Amino acid sequence: MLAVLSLRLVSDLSILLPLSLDLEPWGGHEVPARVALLVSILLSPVLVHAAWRLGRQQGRDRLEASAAARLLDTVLGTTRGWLWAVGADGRFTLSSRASAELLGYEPSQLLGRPCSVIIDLADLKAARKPSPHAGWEGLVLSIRHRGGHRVNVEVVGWPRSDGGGGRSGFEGIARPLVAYPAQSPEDLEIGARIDHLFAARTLMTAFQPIRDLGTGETVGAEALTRFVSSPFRSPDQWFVEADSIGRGPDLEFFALETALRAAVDLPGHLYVGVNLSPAACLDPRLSDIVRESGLPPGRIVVELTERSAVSDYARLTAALDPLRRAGLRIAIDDVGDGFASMRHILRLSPEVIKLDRTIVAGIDTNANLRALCAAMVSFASQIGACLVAEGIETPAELATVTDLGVDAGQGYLLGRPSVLPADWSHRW
Ligand code: G
Ligand code: MN
Repeated sequence: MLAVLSLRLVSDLSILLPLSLDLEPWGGHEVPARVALLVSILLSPVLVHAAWRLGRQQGRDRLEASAAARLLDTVLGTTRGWLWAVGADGRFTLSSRASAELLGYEPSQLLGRPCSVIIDLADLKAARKPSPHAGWEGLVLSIRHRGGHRVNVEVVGWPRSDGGGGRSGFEGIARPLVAYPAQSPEDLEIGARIDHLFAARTLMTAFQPIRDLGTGETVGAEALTRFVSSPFRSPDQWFVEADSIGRGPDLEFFALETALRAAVDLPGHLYVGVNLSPAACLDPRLSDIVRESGLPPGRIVVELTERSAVSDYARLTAALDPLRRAGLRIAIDDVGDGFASMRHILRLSPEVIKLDRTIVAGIDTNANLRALCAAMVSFASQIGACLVAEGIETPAELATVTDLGVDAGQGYLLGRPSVLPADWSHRW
């Protein structure tokens, strides 16, 4: 190959050289043919070298091309972006390997098939453009996975020209849309506030007494977290905000640890009610915190609010089971304030039911509230649970719930929440 090339170059140059040297072409009368031959022979090493370099360059180009092809193949094979092309008839003419993961189809299963296998015309019409004037760049589309579910992708595409000024279909790349947790300025601010709370420990536990309505004795105390912050934020606000950035259980456990540490100073015969969400109850950190608190599980009542929905009761029951067998009790909190509480009660068989203050406030003057309270007294006694009336503020409310047979009560009338350890030992 090299030899052929060099021979060709030699012969081509043997025609060109005389021209450039301003000589007569070969065969002229004045220049002897010998001179031309001599020049050719003298130049041939140079020409052979040039030919060799040319050949080497071509070889390098080929190597580079095949390396690039291999690299491209690797990129196409490993990228999560799916390269595709459809012909003018809307049938796939190209599909990279990413279709397998993205759509559940091997490339060969898509080639030749209409694109309607994976996309509905209606979805195509509903595709969101980043701006009304945008073309196909960054179109957000819902496409159909082979398994039936929907996949949201961002598509960048362009028309394919047929070489003669017309269109011969489309080609482009589709990437799965990954839902990254939003980090809005508000979220960052909440995060910073919670970080500061953890570092400075600017929260404390107040305890509010729970009294037996028959004897008037204090039987337990509910731990209520109080946040020292300026501007003021209610405990509910703190927990809702923490939850909104996925740090709800972190804050709950921080509050729980603080509460259990403070509860060590309470008189030993009192139980301690702690508020937890179902999500926190499912968290394995709970049993460690209870174990490390030094309080016997028999003195702890976990108050589960009815406000948050429980999606999997079997999991919740299983998660709480070891702690309950160790003596920990469950209370359903705020009962009567919504619709979920009955389901909570039926599924969790709590030891304690806490009647929300919306049922207790004004109960002395409202026959409907009294009927509901009486029904709850009967229900609680039939399932063997202790019924606690929350938010008792007036002597008339206290008298009414006591008459109706409610077991225990809590509220400003019976004792305000207090953060002072001295209060816990003197008053109770
Ligand atoms: O949801 P839960 O019952 O855990 O809420 C207890 C909250 O109710 C605490 O913030 C506590 O300060 C408040 N609280 C306690 N007793 C009373 C009361 O008698 N009246 C009112 N309005 N709030 C009370
Ligand atoms: Mn509570």
